[in-house]
Amino acid sequence: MAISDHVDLPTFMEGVKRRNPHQDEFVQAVQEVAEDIFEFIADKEEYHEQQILRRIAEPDRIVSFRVCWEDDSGNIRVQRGWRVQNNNAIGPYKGGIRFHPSVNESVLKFLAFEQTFKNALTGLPMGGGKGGSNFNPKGKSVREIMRFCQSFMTELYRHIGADVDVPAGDIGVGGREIGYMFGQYKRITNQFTGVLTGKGLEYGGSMIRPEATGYGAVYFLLNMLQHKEQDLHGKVAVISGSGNVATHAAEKIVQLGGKPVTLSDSGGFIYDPDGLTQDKIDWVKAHKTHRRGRISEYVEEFKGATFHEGQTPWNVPCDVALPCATQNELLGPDAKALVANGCIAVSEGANMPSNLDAVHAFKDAKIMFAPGKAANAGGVAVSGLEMSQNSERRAWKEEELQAMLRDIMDGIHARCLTYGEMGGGYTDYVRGANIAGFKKVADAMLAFGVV
Ligand code: NDP
Ligand code: 2IT
Repeated sequence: MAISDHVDLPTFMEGVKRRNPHQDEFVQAVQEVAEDIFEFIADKEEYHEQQILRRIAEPDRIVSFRVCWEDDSGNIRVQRGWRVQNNNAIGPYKGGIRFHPSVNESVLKFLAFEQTFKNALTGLPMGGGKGGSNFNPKGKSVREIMRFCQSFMTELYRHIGADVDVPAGDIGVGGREIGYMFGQYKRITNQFTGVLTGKGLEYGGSMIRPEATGYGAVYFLLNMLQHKEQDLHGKVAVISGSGNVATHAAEKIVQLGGKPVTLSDSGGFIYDPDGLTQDKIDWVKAHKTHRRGRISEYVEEFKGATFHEGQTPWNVPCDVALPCATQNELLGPDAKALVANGCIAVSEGANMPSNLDAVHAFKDAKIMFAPGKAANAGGVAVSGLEMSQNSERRAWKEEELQAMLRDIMDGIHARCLTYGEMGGGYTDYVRGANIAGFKKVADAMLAFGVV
């Protein structure tokens, strides 16, 4: 037996903390996965001997670079950019780009680590990566955003490629930013390839990519409910965020007969007791993306709704909850409040929105709880389908893609059941997702030997 074999979970986590000082988000993401994996591999010598979890929790590569740009007043601004290439055992690195002032190496390492398991769960051949910058798009003019995207890509282009690493959007990066980055990539390399996903339909984008994450999170929620012979009809849904994922989750809830009553942003949440409708959701989409407004303005437009400044929506009574804003937005007491108020199912549209205390509270209460790596995988799954369409140089029909997304979410649910059925009618979806995602990547790594 090798020297470092069979350390226990606390010793393993001590090592992770020591090697990644001040990287709380990354340590948290590793801890959540390690809790399940240690139990799973307890009697599986090869995974220990080959140090598989230790290797997955050490990114293949991190590229860090300076991004200079000029603002509209002629000031020179300096930002940091990164690409974390976590693991490419089962396919090219794949994962979004985030522009937000809170972005740092820890945040991107946690996201790239999570993405590795998420992408494996989709069943498509994609490895895990994530990138971004501490650039704050709020208050910037469209020209400033364009110049920033061009400068960011002027370094990033040499580290990515259709068969190497394929970025997409995330917080602060949508279709417009992908357009600017794709334009700059094409200009520098003179190549038209599927190097980014989330592109516009005119230049190689896929139908339903904008909708896919939010829709997928609701399909996963529906799968969990149906597994218990229930559906979404008449269910009151509490949703956080008001960006791409939140608005499309709300839209699918409405289509399936449910009633979303909240949305939020970093300023607070709105509560609409009459429920959001498609018209109201369309107003939010236009308000947040084109007018770049705040969710607080919803209450001026729709009477009967109230705005709760500086608060999150988790104390609003509901049947189902979808955190769709950002990491660690739902804490232990929030999870307990949800459960106490009758919430029976939670589907994470965001990445790691529930902190460890909240995850443990959901598990203890044995409610249906879908972690982000399973529930929000619909977005990257349709990104994977966009890669296939680009390779084939054709575009599939909307109905075909809708059916494929549905099928992929069903497949992820089934994979979670394989390792998550705990008896007595309880499914631990966190355990199911962690083990199913880990096993696929780990078995590929075993095949490659020590690399
Ligand atoms: P958007 O930029 O479209 O929207 C982000 C939303 O979250 C905004 O309402 C924003 O409010 C809010 N938000 C962001 N940061 C904070 C914060 N620190 N505190 C409170 N609210 C905050 O991003 P997306 O909808 O694309 O992403 C949301 C989540 O979903 C993220 O966790 C992302 O990683 C995840 N995700 C996204 C996928 C995609 O395809 N886009 C795929 C899978 C997961 P404000 O305007 O005030 O900043
Ligand atoms: O977190 C995520 O899965 C995303 N932001 C989407 C990644 C992608 O490559 O579509």
